[in-house]
Amino acid sequence: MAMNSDDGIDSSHPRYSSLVLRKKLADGFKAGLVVPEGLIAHGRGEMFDYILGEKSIEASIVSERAAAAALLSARSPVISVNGNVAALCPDAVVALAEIVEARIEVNLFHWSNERAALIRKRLEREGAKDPLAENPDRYLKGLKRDRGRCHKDGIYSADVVLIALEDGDRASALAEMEKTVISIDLNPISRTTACSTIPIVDELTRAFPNISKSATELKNDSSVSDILKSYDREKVLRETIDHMADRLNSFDL
Ligand code: PTJ
Repeated sequence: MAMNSDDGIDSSHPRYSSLVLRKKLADGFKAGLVVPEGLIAHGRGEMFDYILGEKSIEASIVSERAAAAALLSARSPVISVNGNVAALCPDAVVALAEIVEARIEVNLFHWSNERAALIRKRLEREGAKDPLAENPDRYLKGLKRDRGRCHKDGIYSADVVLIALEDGDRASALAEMEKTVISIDLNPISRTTACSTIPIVDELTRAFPNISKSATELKNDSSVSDILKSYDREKVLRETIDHMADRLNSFDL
């Protein structure tokens, strides 16, 4: 049997990449980075990705380019990191933060100071500079409980916030605070997608490197504001849903 020496997963399995992500999440759960609910959330994402075709479609790439443009033109951009993101692609998060000069904030739906510290250390191992994590000192608008906690010097005062796999209430609160919200969520009809300024319907381990690639291309490029002006979120979402519907209708039964 063909085995990959790094992760012990049979590399000849047709769903190898998916198995690798599952293992990263399971390992993240055992290490205390991921909550059990995160495993369920990932399963829902896998289902949408299956229908999407497990690749970044043209509509996603358009949003990823707009996301890069928004991050590059931000005054104070923040990338929000939860347990799943930290388990799946901490390296890609740190790489993007460096390219667009964004602050990283560990921001959790299921809040705990201990888990925030673990995630911060995981990000620091990848080279994250001064990520915000423990002891948040503010609340998102309208969310006075643990799930509303955030940092004054991070999400609270940011103008552009990138969120991945985010709860709908928290995403709505960010939109109500009049921030530019960039979401990464495979569900094209989630509340997070619905209230996001730039909704990216793509798998997060593909989305982060795609945004970084565009940001590298667009750095010092004067077309950034034109990209943002011409971005049409409804068109992108319509194309995404049409793509999914076409795929569902084209399967041989
Ligand atoms: O670490 P915490 O405490 O902040 O908790 C994180 C979770 C993910 C548990 C929390 O944010 C949550 O409950 O999220 P939801 O409301 O279940 O939303 C997750 C969304 O992300 C769903 O719409 C999924 O389809 C989508 N999703 C799951 N895995 C991926 C994904 N989207 C992109 N890439 C993925 N790998």
